[in-house]
Amino acid sequence: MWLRLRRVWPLFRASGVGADPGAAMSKRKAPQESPNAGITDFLSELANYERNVSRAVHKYNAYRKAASVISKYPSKIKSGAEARKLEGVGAKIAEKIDEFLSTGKLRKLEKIRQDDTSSSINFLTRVSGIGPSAARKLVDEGIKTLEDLRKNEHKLNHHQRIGLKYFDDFEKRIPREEMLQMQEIALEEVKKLDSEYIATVCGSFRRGAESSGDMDILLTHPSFTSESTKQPKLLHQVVEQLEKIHFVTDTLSKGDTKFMGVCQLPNKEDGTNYPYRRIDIRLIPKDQYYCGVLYFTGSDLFNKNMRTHALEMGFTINEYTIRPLGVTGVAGEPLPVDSEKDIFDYIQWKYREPKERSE
Ligand code: DCT
Ligand code: MG
Repeated sequence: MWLRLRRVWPLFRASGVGADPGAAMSKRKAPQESPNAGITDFLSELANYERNVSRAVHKYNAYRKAASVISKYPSKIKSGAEARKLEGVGAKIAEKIDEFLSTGKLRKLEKIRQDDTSSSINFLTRVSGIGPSAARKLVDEGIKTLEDLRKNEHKLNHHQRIGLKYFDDFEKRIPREEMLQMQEIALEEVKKLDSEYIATVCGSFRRGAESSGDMDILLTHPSFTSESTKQPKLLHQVVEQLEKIHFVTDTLSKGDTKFMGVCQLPNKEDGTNYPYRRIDIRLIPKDQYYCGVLYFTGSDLFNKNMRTHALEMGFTINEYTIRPLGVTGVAGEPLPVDSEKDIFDYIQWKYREPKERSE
């Protein structure tokens, strides 16, 4: 899901494992071994700071891009100059790498970590529903900790209250094994309601990730197209059914085409509970389904690269459609799409399996 702002983990990482900059949009990142984990960690932490505190999205993207390219570099980087040869690593980042390599730390980061306002804003954005601007507002009012939030629940909206309630659980990544069980339950209920439904679990799960931050389900039905009338019932009856079997436990928001909520697997055999998990379900018109599946499978970096390539080939892609660009740069009518591969074909890109879409 992407309405909640993605955040990076390192500032508050419990363990010393290397961060995964490829997943730096996520607040809960899968660990990744890399000879340059120290560098990619500090770049992710800076990216996080730029997004949540400075609200400098370009700097955020620059740090993420550098972290991503360095994470793929197979050998241990010995100087800023060496890193600078990589695309996306400029002079300023190279300088920081030199400082980090020679002193083992970064003054800029030390300062940020010591700054109470910055670290509080960063912390509050980890609550689902609290974005950078809400976080800053709260911090300005002196609300900085979970305890402060609990005492000031009246200042939170419904989503944020649920985010607070399940704060610990939402921080946990979901092992693939659990994602498989969740998928089985959700898809089975969908099919039971109407065998014509098409549903796909997207996100990192579809890319084969060993753990995911949340579950993103896309849903369509042949009777629902962008030409037909709205059919919110197609979404709502699925949500109601999942509530009925006590899989969906809470609603963060529910519209005609998008449900954001909370779910939980039934208790384990030994009686212990599974954590509560974030789940999003989106109802998409059939003709837009595969653009949606492509987009919500991601990764976000892969999407960016694919959109860039599409533009070079004279197409514009978004989560709904692919459209040709005219000579004046105006987008034409949506092209017919019946599979993800159709989209790759239009832009003359070799098809990539979801597993190969980390960027
Ligand atoms: N997405 C995107 N651009 C964004 C945010 C999201 O293209 N700024 C797309 C790509 C992934 C998909 O939406 C789902 O988003 P997330 O759940 O945030 O990402 P994920 O890859 O599933 O990672 P996670 O395991 O943390 O859920
Ligand atoms: Mg996800």
